[in-house]
Amino acid sequence: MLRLLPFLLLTAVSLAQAAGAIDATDPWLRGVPPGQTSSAAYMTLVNTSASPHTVVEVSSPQARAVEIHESWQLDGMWRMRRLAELPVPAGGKAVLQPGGVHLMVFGLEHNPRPGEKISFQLRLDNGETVSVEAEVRAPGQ
Ligand SMILES: [Cu+2]
Repeated sequence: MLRLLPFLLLTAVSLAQAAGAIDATDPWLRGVPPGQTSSAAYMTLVNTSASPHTVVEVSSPQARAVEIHESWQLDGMWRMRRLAELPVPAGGKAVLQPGGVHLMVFGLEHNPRPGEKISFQLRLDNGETVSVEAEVRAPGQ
């Protein structure tokens, strides 16, 4: 076990240097009618680094829970499942968009007004956190 220590320390240092490797562009949250407390958020995650990164957990101070979901159509029916994590390839991107991968937001603390910003914290597998401010769009957009 002790033999592993130098390797682990080295890994920690190289991961620290990769801070800021992920940028979120165009983040937005779909507005919902009053009384509905769940919604979905979309964005493009761009990995500007030479290493792959993975989003392992998402939270928001303005919601009870946030999950990574994927939806798809099968026999004309929309289906949705939870993803344990979301990989963003080195030098690549992960696109979260309607009809595909999205952040499922549960228990919004109030009805979000169009133009308002909802904060998200995306935790990466290296411990880094990416802060995202998603702008609320009107329901139905
Ligand atoms: Cu969902």
